[in-house]
Amino acid sequence: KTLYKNILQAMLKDQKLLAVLIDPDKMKLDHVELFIKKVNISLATHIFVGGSTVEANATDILVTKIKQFTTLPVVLFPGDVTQITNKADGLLFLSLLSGRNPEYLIDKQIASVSKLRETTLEIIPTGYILIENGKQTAVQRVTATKPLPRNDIQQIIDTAKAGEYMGKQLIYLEAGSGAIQPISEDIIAKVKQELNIPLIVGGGIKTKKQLQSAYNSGADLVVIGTAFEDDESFFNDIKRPAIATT
Ligand code: 1GP
Repeated sequence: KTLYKNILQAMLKDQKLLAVLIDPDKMKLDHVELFIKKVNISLATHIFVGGSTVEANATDILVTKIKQFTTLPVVLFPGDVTQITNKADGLLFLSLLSGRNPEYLIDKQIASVSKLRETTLEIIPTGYILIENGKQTAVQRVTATKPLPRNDIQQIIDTAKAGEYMGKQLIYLEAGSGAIQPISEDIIAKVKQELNIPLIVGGGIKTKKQLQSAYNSGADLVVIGTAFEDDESFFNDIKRPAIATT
């Protein structure tokens, strides 16, 4: 199992990672091939699959299809236990550290064990931290939790650090899918400064400039979903540089 090892190594070498997030609820199966071919020639290093509300089995069918067209690692970013499938390579084993709902701190994790006991998935303990973004997000609605206030930077830093002390291998700062403003540079930089584990940042990143700014501030892996759902020409902005053949 090399998924986490590779993320850690990329962090140590300052090589930035990009995950394209695919929501099984929104991706049509007959579009997967075309979409994944665009992912393959982009800078993306990972494919994340998940959503807040996904029909049972949809994830399993989608991941099987994605795997036909790519060698990139497919990582589950599940909103619920029903989104776990062994067809993927890894699983972000999330705990919503910003919230105070036991269901998303520990209950769903316990409920997933019967599915994971025999699993081939690489399980990566991940501290998931939702940060206020001005509008209600799906994570907030589905989990019935409050995000951390964006101006309480100390609270955000301490929450991330507590996650690290608890043994999380990744910290994920989430502005929420479709967020108007991505996580600020200031928050990313200050959290990164105190962490010894890789930092994931996602939510509301729609331009190459915002992607670059998240990296410059200290994000090790950036997650982008909505920008590709809305406009696949965004893939043209983030094409992998062609390797000269002559
Ligand atoms: C959501 O962080 C991810 O969980 C990605 O957000 O859809 O806004 O890119 P976007």
